[in-house]
Parts: sequence; structure tokens; C-alpha cells
Amino acid sequence: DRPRPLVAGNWKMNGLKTSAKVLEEIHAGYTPGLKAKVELAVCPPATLVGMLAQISVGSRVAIGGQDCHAKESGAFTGDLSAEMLADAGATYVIVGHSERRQYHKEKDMDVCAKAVAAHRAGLTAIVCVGETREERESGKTLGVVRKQLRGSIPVDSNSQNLVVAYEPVWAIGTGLTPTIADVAEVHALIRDELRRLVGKADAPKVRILYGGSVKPSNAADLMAVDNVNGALVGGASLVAADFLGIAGAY
Ligand code: G2H
Repeated sequence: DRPRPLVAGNWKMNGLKTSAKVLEEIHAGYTPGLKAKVELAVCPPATLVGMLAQISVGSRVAIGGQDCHAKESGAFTGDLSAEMLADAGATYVIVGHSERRQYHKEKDMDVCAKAVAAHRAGLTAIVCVGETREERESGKTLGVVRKQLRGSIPVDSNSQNLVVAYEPVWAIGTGLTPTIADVAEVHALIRDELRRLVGKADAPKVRILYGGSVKPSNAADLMAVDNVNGALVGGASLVAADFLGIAGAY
């Protein structure tokens, strides 16, 4: 049995209060028929989590954060805890996005601690993994992704509190996407690793998202790949019609 797919929008550092309009347009297009096929989530910047979660009450689009601190509270100026995101109405949080790994030097063990924090707060962690262009070109992709999975996914994970997102770093925001065969190969490896990490019975139920330049025009091909259970969408999630177009690829 395939899990119910999840299409999650990662707004990154984009969005002001006026962006509530985008969520309202998504709500308008999230028909019962579409809802039956796919779950939607929007991860806005933290300043908008509370407001968008309020707009979403009863509307069925989940709201998520883009990062969290490992601790619940304390002297960590500028940081946000998973508990704060949950308090604001989030049910998801992205952890270990390649932009966090790159610009904030987050290592697998940091990502793992953040995922533990997400679980502690009752959030579902969307744990991101993916190889760089150099790693891809030197044939290291599978080893790199395996190491990231083993280091970043906490032992308390299960199909309810964990989503894995495979995002090849070289495909992010570049318009480049790996071949269908490449996506299938990495997603199969992730499924295999999940059997070790969450157990044989639960592993098939964990959603594995593909991320990196997903657009309405390539979504159907990507979503049809074995072990692809949805998408993590950056740029295209900022326009409701594009986001809904990707969701409609199911
Ligand atoms: C990858 C993705 C969303 P984009 O970062 O996480 O962004 O779809 O813009 O490549």
C-alpha cells in the first residue's frame, strides 16, 4: 500500500502578510477530489506560521516551520523551538534542508537533534538529504545519502512523525532535475534504509518526497516514480496555481 502523498511548499525566505492571499488561493483550489488524493502543507517563514495556521483552521492545509532549534527554550537569541512552532499551529517542520546544511553548517547530528526536538513537540519532521554536484559526478551519491539518513534520522522515528525529502543539491532552484532512473535509484535506497531505521512493517508507510525544481510540467513524471510519495516544492510553491498544478499531478 502506497502512503497518502504529501506535497509540501517550502517558501524559504519569501513572504509577507500579503502572502496570506496565496494560501487562500490554495484553499480555494483544494477541492474534496484533490484532498482525497493528496495532503498539502505550506512551510512559510516563521513570522507567518501563526497567521497562516489561523487561516488554515478547518481548511485542511497543514502548516510547517522551515527549521527549529534542538532545545525547548533558553538563551539562544534568534532561534525558535519546535514547541514554539507547534504552539503557533504548525504540525510539520523541515529539518536539514541543504540551505541550512550549507549556510549554517548543520551536520547530520545537528539535524538529528532537531528531528528529536520536532518529535518531542509533536511535530512531523521533514528530514532532508541529498548529494552535491561533485558527489554526484564522482559517483558517491548513494553512499552520501545513506550516511545522511543514518546520521539524521532519530531512533524514535515512525511513519507518523517522519517524512524524508530527497533533494539533490545541484537540482535546487536551478531548473535541473535528475533523470527518472536516478530518482528511482535514490528513493529505493531510502526505502531500504528506512527498513533498518523504522522497521520492516512501518517503512513502506513513510512518505519519501522528491525536491528540487519540481514544477507543474515535470511533476507527473516525478510523482509516478516508485517510492516517490510526494514533493517538496520551493519556487513553484509561491504561486498557488503552480503549487496546485503540482498537487494535481496525482
Ligand atoms: C529545494 C526546493 C524546495 P526548488 O530546495 O525545498 O526548492 O523547488 O525551488 O528547487
